[in-house]
Amino acid sequence: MTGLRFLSAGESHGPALSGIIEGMPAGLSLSIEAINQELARRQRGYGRGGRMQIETDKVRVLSGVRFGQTLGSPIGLQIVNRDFENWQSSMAISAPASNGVEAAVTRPRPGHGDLAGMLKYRTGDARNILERASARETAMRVAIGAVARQLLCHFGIKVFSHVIQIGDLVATEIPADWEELEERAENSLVRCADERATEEMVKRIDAAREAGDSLGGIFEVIAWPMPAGLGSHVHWDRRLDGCLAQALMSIPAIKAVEIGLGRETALRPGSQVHDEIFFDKEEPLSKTSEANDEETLRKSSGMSGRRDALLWQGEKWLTAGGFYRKTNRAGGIEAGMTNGEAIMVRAAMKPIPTLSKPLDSVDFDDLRPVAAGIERSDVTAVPAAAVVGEAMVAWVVASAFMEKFGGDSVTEMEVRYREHLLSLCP
Ligand code: EPS
Repeated sequence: MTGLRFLSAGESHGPALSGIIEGMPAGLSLSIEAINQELARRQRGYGRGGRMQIETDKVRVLSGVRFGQTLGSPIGLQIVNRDFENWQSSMAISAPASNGVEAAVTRPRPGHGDLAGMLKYRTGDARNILERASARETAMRVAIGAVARQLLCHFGIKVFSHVIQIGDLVATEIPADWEELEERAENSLVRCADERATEEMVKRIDAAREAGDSLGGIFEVIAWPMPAGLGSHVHWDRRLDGCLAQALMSIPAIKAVEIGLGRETALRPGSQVHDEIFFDKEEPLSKTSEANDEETLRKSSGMSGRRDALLWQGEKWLTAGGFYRKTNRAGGIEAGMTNGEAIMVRAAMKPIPTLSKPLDSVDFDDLRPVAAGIERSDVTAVPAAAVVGEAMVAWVVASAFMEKFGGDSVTEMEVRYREHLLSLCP
């Protein structure tokens, strides 16, 4: 997808994280406060380590914005790492007096990028790898995603997430109403809408900490209301589901991504997978559709087959011109294109590799068996990863938006967007 581009730079304990966004249209009102709110959301979550006590992530906008509005030029962002103060000698930019060998990390952690990176980049010091492999860089992704989110917000689109599993504990009581789902997730210590599951998850995290272990889990991201017609079926790299999978899979520790019903589709016959098509031009807008047969799905994900209409600039629009589904097992995407239903994706995160009761490893220096090294880390970061997941989904959808409706200014996009919505109506 070529609509938007971003690059980020920065080591976990270096001076700062930086980011450059290219392709944002001019004339978008940008709230710095809203970016900082997203950064604060990423820092929360029961089970995080000591680093989050040190940092209070705030973005500094360096370019591309004037008088609160984007200029259409590259947007430069910076987040300072407060912790750099404590790492100035081991992360010094200039060459140290000694050759730095005594500070080298030589006991690679299974599951982290340590060994693979040492072999690839021909270094005996895993710090040269782990500093960038650390999920610290996701703070900048969240800032960048928050800019994309503000573009989507301009067109009435919301992106939110909730945690549906930590370790083997699965949330079951998930509200079908999305406003309630979001509010409950936002107020949960682990971003989970099921209150009882939240309590259990907290206990599991405590037990894992006690045992010197770590935990993974699964989160879901929902983007809605979503107009039909984003992405394309014509090329592998323009399929929106493929783009979302790549973006989510690129978040550190993500091992699987599902769109809609995901893996479950493989187990069901076609008649219980595909979302039947209905049409009702006069159907009242913002209506929650009929209860559907998706008991399992509803329980585990909050999917309700709900159909919501797009409300844009005070006028009411249908997201697919009057076509709608009573179920959303496809997660809002068919043949790589949005079909007018909400985008629903899930990602599974593996447990964080740093264990305070470490696994076996081999010392890179003398090749003797050793316990893996220990770096300060989290017991679980699934709630934080869900916020990063939102950022990546917002980014991909905003990128698809730019590709479809793009122009140099938001005003230009508005005209094209409006024309597209009208064109959907038969
Ligand atoms: C992170 C900051 C890091 C880690 C975590 C994510 O801080 P520090 O290494 O100073 O404790 O807490 O990174 C990892 C889980 C990892 O495996 O590298 C952050 O800002 O999210």
